[in-house]
Amino acid sequence: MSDSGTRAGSSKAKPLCRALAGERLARPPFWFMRQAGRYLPEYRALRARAGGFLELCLTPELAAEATLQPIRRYGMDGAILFADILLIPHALGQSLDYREGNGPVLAPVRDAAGLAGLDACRVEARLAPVYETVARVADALPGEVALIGFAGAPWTVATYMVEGGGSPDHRHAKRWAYSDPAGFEALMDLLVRATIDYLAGQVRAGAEAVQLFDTWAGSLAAPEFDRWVIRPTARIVAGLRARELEVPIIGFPRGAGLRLADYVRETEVDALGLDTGTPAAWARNALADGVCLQGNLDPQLLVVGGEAMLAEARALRRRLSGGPHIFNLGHGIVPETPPAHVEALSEMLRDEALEA
Ligand code: 1CP
Repeated sequence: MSDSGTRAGSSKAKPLCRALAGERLARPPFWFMRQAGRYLPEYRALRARAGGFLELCLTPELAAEATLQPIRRYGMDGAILFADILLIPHALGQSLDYREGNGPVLAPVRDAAGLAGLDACRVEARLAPVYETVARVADALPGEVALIGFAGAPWTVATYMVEGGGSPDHRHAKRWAYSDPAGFEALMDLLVRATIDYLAGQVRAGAEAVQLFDTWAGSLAAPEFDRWVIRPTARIVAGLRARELEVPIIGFPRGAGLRLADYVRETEVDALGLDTGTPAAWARNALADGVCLQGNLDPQLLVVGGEAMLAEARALRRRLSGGPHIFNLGHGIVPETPPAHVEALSEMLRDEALEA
């Protein structure tokens, strides 16, 4: 059951969509980054059934089930599509392998020759299973729950493509960007265009909001932050709006710190995901009036649980209570998190309203 179809208009009544539209709600809506995944036993069983992680992401029936698992358990206000930010490199033809425990491994792309080996023509066909997942979830979600699509922001996706996986300092990506900005720009341009198409496809399939994960935004120096975080994000926001897709866009430029105000103003995102290190009260005061803030409980508090977790969650809601707020974590749920702690936090967030 859902208010689905093309979902135009129908989303507006959902608490998460109301917060994204700038409304301050007495009970702030909530969801958690990485709310699906290895901390859930039913996810581990599903992943074993799928064989590999890519198979799980690209089999709509299984990916839809992974998306719905945390909603059934906890009743969040938002379901985030189960997929991964590296599906775009995969769709561009870059070899990608997820090794158990070690994260993703890609064949690095570091120059024009590597870039020439990518094929933008097959992207839409290769991402079609994701759109089918979105459509399935949209049809299955309870009426009050909003469906959130997502993509990696170009800089973060580029770091994985250039390094060949996760890395502590993104040295090859940075050195390419410094030594051959035009060459690196060609990679970023490819990613901007693919990301607009990808998010547009998710929205057409039923996503009611989208989040851009820029996990490694904080590793860039100021001029590079402008060029490789703000500018590509602004292009994606403008690209989606030019297609007249009325979808709120949540930016999550992790580690952006003092650049958050520039990021919000210049990208024109509708909502800002705050990372764990950003003081919530500062963000409420310093950032553009009316922007919806999302965040930012430390995911380690969810591992600890109990009063420590609940007291800080209540305090955080108060700190952000002066404007629209979507309760979330400052980064993703970690695999060691006890599901019972997620239940206790969800219960508090569902049952307690803010004091007037
Ligand atoms: O089952 C497994 O073993 C794979 C673990 C896993 C999962 C559950 C990966 C591999 N990706 C995902 C799902 C995922 N990834 C989601 C699903 C929806 C949800 O939030 O519940 C989302 C939104 C992502 C986004 C993602 N993937 C990001 C951005 C957010 C973040 O955590 O900073 C990043 C950086 C990735 C890359 C990636 N994919 C997987 C891993 C382990 C990593 C991180 C690699 C690294 O940098 O070391």
